[in-house]
Amino acid sequence: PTVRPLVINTWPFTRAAEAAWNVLELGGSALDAVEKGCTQCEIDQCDGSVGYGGSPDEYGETTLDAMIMNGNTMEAGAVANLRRIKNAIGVARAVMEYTKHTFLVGESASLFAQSMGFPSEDLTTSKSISIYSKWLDQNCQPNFRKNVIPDPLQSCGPYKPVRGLQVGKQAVIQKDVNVHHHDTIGMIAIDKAGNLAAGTSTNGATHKIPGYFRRVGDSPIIGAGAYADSAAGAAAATGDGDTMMRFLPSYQAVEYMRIGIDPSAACQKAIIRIQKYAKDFFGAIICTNITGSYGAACSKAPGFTQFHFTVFKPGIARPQEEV
Ligand code: SD4
Repeated sequence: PTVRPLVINTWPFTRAAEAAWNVLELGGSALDAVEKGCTQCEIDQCDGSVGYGGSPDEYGETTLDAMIMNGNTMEAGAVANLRRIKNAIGVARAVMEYTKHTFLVGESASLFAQSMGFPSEDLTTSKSISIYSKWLDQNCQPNFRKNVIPDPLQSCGPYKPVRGLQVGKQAVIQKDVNVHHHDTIGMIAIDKAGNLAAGTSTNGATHKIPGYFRRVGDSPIIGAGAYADSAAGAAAATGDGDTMMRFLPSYQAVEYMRIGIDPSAACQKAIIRIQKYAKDFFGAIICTNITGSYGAACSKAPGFTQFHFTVFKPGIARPQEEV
């Protein structure tokens, strides 16, 4: 039996699911639903890791990453390190619909957004300032701390090699990567007409705790953060983006569903592929196939044995949390 419409999102972000469901129930498109749902999380600052006022970077600034994908046309739009604009997924959609491009980054993404009428606002809050000052005190050289106006030529380093090719304060940061810092909304939806869409929105979350430069995670990368193909399925991921982006887990899960693998197994297999190389990585993925059969899987890293996600489907009055 086909379940339609349907919306699933990462973490217990039920207000996001509700916002998306309201669109779907009225016959709106999966694409509109995903944009609406993720926008709700940006407004709510879900868990401090979606939207403004979270995860300040090395200069104390919050920047946003988002993507959206139309599984009907295989068009997608994405932004990374978007500055001063709160509605990151809205800008991602504008990139898809108003440009020939797919992915805009940094200041140029912000200028594009402004030219499209998105308001330019300060993304800093008292909370992000306090996270930032604490981090400065604990980690940075006094010289860097004295810079009231951030100097991009200076960084808080020196950094030490951590593992493999990666450098940075990762050794410090990784302690914060766990289930208590839920982050990144990833959302997948099927509308009444059977179209699929997927999207993500994040401020980079705990992994971009200050000291991690303006790194970009997996969330805005098509096939990593999310993927949708109305002929196969949709998936979205959350977790340690620096690891996950190397495996395109959302794309991989959709491809598993395309060859008939059931959604739970598809999610699981995508996770297992990563674990072969990164045993203790922290991450999870949600999947639906085109009939609305859905599933999820998580990496079961230490301290992360259960993954909570949210489902809204026909026959229930409010979004339900599943594990
Ligand atoms: C990132 N994947 O930027 C995001 C963060 C996240 O659970 O989802 N954390 O790496």
